[in-house]
Amino acid sequence: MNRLVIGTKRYSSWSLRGWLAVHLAGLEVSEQVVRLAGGGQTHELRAISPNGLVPYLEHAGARVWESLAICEYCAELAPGLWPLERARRALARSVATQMHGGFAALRQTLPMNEGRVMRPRAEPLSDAVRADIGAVVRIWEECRGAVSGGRFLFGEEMTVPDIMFAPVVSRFHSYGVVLPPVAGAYAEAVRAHPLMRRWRDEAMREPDDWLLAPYETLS
Ligand SMILES: N[C@@H](CCC(=O)N[C@@H](CS)C(=O)NCC(=O)O)C(=O)O
Repeated sequence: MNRLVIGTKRYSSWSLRGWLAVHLAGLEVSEQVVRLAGGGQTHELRAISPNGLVPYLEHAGARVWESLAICEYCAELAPGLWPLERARRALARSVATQMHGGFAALRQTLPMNEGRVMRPRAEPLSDAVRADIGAVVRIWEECRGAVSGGRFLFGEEMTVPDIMFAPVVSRFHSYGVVLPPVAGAYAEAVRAHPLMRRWRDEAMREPDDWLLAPYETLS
């Protein structure tokens, strides 16, 4: 059976990445959404995926975990998920991997919550978070502004770097992060993508008892 296992769409930023990759590649999979318990306490995932985390993909005899590995798998089947030109692909791989492994301060302070709209954190953002935001903006400006020639980081279609940064776009919107023009236009393009709209719609239809107080009460 082909399946993609993901977590609560409202909160699960890594799931969004795996889900985008699978859908952009056109893979036919059934979708299994697991309600996240919060704080890494979703014990049922340990019986599902080898790393005990989502996203997790089973497809045509392959088992894939870690969102970046899922992106790579999808890109083997849909090569347009990476830029075709070598130097552009090198840049794309670098920024995608930088996002996968980095920006911890941003991720911890501004957790994804699709239900939160333009509501800044009450406390001023720390230097570390502001540095992360600045670094993300510079990447978007370099790729979208100088390299792309299109709406997304490497052209007119979403590629793996856009997948990796998609939850950051969501976070910036949720917490009302003010962006300079090129980064702002890029964020709007990502938010307007039909798959991003669909994810948001589906997130908003999740049951009320899937809401997690620590995220909902974050001031
Ligand atoms: N490095 C992993 C991170 C995956 C991850 O942390 N997923 C979270 C959900 S966003 C998870 O499964 N948490 C388990 C839990 O909450 O119990 C990846 O890239 O896929």
